[in-house]
Amino acid sequence: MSEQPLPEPEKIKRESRYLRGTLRESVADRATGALHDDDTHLSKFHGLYQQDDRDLRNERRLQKLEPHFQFMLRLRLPGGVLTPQQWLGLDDVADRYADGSLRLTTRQTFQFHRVFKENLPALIQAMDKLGLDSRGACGDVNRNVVTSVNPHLSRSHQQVYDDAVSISERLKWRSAAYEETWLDQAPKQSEENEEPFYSHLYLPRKFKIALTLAPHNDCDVLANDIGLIGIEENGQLVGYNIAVGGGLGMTYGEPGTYPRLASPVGFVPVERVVDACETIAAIQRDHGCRTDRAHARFKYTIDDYGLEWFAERFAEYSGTPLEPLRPFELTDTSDQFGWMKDQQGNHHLTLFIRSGRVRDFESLSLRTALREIAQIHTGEFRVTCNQNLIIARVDHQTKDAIQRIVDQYGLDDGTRQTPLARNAISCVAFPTCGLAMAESERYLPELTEKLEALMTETGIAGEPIKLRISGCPNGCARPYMGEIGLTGKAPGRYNLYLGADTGGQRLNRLYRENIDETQILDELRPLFQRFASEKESKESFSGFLYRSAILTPDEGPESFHEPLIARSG
Ligand code: SRM
Ligand code: SF4
Repeated sequence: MSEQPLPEPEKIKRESRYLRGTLRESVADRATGALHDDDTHLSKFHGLYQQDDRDLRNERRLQKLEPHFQFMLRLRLPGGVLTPQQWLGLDDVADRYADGSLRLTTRQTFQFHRVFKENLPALIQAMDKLGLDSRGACGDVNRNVVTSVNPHLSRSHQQVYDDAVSISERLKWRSAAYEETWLDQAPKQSEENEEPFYSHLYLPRKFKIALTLAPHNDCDVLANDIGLIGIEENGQLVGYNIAVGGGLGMTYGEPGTYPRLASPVGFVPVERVVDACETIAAIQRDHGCRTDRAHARFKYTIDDYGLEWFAERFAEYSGTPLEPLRPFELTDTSDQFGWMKDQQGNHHLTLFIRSGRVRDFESLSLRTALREIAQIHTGEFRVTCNQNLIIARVDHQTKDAIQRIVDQYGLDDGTRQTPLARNAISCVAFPTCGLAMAESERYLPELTEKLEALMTETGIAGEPIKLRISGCPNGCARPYMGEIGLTGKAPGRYNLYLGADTGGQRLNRLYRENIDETQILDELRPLFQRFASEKESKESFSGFLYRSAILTPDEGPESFHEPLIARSG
């Protein structure tokens, strides 16, 4: 049997001398705003995506100009934590090197958009001075490790956060390519053994890890290649249930690609969790598909070989089998807005940030207000996986001053929007995302308004329905985990998905394909009307859709492959 050829990105990373390639030369080349082709793959490992302004594409083509090349830089920020000084630093460089905005992402970190090639080294050096980096924020490695917790709320929360940071450090790529390319470090004499874990192969595809402390699930833990569900016994964190093989991306018309929730497989005590993640990443490194990138995520390795095979490999690689799952429950994927107080008497304020976009809007000077908060704040900032922001560890004296800024600028502590609006998530999409098929972030305000009007008309105003919208089926806003999910098909047209639960344990189902806004509202109207008249007390919209058999587990023109979640307890 002849061997299948490797896809280009796989060859490029293998031959890149541990991610160096010709990135330095590409960045220095002033003849174009782009990188050399091969380097566009490598730049992702350094946290950079080459993009072009899609609003200007046609105009520039007509003018026979090259696309308006620019870059998106994403930070590695395990657990989404940064100091007020770091916030002020990011705020400063947003003007100097990017488009004047900071974008909080669904994986708890920051993106800068519209960075031109000549500004890349200065931006990354500025990050370095702030103690921040973008190593492995993208690329075929472990990505930003996310957690859904605030360490100040309890010792268990602190432990979960510490574990997230340790996992991120353990699985960070290590070659000096980052320092040599961006920080002017002299080339190493020898590049031998620069990547003891990844080797020159790295991983077959991106790899994502999330940690949560049951029953909270504001990081959508089961959407990850590894989902770690912290288990407390007698008020103490004893370890984690491990779930494997989550991932949401799919391609329309290719049923071999599908969103999948991670399957809980076993338990590890706290002291083994970092090793366990390395073991699982090693299994994917050695067995993941390298010949077809559309089949290369860990979810397909798990489905190709099965959970039993996985458990055997885990025991073989680590020398110790997984322990049986502990009982757990996941209840809610939302953020808790407003002020809360921890056991030490510190205060924490969760603010709603629509689509995670921090800039000064006409009607809201959000960036200015947050800068003023950073100037007086002595605790930290925490980005949530729902693209919101926690002003964390505020002492009693500063609380009043922060509240004054919140009031003065009209920041939203969760009280200024409807529950629909404050729970909604959208991905970036146009104009920067090269894969967008329809609007998402720019469309969300209008869509929300129309849905709110429909909810008022049908008598369900104020229901906390979870809306997620992505500009394409890749699912960056985790649309398949929304009670209402929309994925872009073409400008102004979306697939409509319904019925994910509110705890992040059931994917939604395709309900209607390729419909426009009027059709979306027309499809939802009778469902909202029935929900208004038949809803049982405290029932969610998605719960109602299943109870009333509007949706059944096999419903839909194309049903997702959905593994049974082993729910114990
Ligand atoms: Fe994503 C690709 C934005 C979270 C699944 N994602 C992209 C790119 C880089 C487009 C590209 O490849 O050219 C987008 C950049 C847009 C832009 O202009 O900024 C992009 N993804 C985002 C962010 C910024 C969405 C947001 O609005 O917050 C999120 C950044 C996360 C981070 O900080 O690391 C983001 N992406 C996700 C998530 C959600 C999650 O991880 O919880 C998913 C679904 C989970 C998963 O990975 O399966 C996700 N993004 C994808 C995929 C599909 C992967 C797949 O397995 O098929 C792609 C395309 C790809 O990798 O080929 C993609
Ligand atoms: Fe781009 Fe699609 Fe991700 Fe949205 S879901 S940011 S359109 S890749």
